[in-house]
Amino acid sequence: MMTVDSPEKLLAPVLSAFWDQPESWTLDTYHRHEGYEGLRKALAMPADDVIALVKDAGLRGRGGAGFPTGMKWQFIPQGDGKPHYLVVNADESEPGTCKDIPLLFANPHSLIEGIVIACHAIRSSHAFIYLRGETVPVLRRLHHAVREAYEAGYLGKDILGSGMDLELTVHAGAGAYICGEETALLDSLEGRRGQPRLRPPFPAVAGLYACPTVVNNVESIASVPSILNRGKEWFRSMGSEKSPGFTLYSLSGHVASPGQYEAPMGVTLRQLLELSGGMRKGHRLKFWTPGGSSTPLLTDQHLDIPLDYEGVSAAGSLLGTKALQCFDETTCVVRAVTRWTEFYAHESCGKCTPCREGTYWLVQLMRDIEAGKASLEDLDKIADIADNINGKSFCALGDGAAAPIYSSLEHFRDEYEAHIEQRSCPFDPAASTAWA
Ligand code: L3W
Ligand code: SF4
Repeated sequence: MMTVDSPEKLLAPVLSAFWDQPESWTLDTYHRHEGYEGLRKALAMPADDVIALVKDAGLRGRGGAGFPTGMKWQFIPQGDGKPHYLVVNADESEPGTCKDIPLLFANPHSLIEGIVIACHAIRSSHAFIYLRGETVPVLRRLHHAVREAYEAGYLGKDILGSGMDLELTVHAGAGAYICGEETALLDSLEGRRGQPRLRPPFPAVAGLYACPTVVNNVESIASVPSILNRGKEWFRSMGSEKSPGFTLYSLSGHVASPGQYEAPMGVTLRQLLELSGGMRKGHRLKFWTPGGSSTPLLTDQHLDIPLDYEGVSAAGSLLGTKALQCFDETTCVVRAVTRWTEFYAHESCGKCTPCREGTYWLVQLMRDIEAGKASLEDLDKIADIADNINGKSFCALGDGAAAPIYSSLEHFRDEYEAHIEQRSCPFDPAASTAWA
């Protein structure tokens, strides 16, 4: 575990370094903070050296899975005669996750610079940003930044006299959670209904328009310019051997100061709470998610696990999107899980039976349990349904739907039983603000 004598020293503001400055989103502001210097360095390097640098730095995908970014770039076959594409997944919609949208709003040029560097590395001349469509102010700001980048010669023909050409298209999705799954996103981008494709082939082999495609998260790509600027040793000086670098943690729920906190990988929730003012006054942590509702719930017993891929896995969960949703003792865990389950049932794309049917039945049973109308056998039923979804569905949405069910049963079975024995919810809904 990381030891610090003062909580403020935990902060490692790179992407968020100037979010609070006036007009932080403009090219002028970005230029005052090393803006596009990483690109100049990258364009002076052979493409393979850029890939090697990002690989050696150890940057891992910040969208949920933690796949090594440089390795993903290296998968793109070279000399194949096909177009290569970079697609940035900006369809942020995992419950509790709120880091890519604020990043795009406050510092869009870090993403655009990262895109040009990545396209130089994988030898692509067309990139796409697939943005969550409801975020209209972000869409406008992104369009503005893209226009600025074209005018300054960072996009378009012969970028900075290097001979590299790159077109960047911003596409607004229609607000379906499944379109954050990389292959559903590609189908949606091609103009079809967004539903996951069978993998393999992975997008690196057959992605957009059946061509080799890198799909990366916003934060992953926006982190790349700093690695070019400051080097792999600097990046590796933060975090751990297998999970190096800094990242954006989103703190939400019953905390005193919700928001985005940029810190080295491997900090703990206890440290982040100390830094941010803790839980709301007079209350204590009951349960939390390390990476949105798709990652198994943890409890106050897990406050000291390192928030990196290894630490969270060892505790029986997943780091996911680093969306730390914190709930205090006023929250009914059955109610919280019911709301999440309703979300997954609503967002299930319907392609495969375990998820389509399973999430429907989970909602019916969870509503009965919450209302005190269920029996103890119904607890076995929800466990059985979750077991038939988890690992047996076509994509990760199914696993995500099962996660709150089995983890809440593991940690809070007594609370489920109390609903059944008392034939009502033992919590006063008015006491909790989390689900208002
Ligand atoms: C080439 C291989 N490429 C893997 C690539 C693959 C993908 C990446 C990771 O789910 C998780 C999920 C959510 N050749 C490859 C290969 N790749 N093997 O590596 O792949 P994978 O399958 O490990 O994960 P995934 O399908 O990308 C992402 C979890 O994140 N999550 C949700 C996040 C939601 C958002 C959002 O709101 N937009 O990000 C939260 O925990 O459950 O487990 O690129 O192609 N042999
Ligand atoms: Fe669709 Fe759910 Fe199956 Fe994924 S798991 S393909 S979201 S039905």
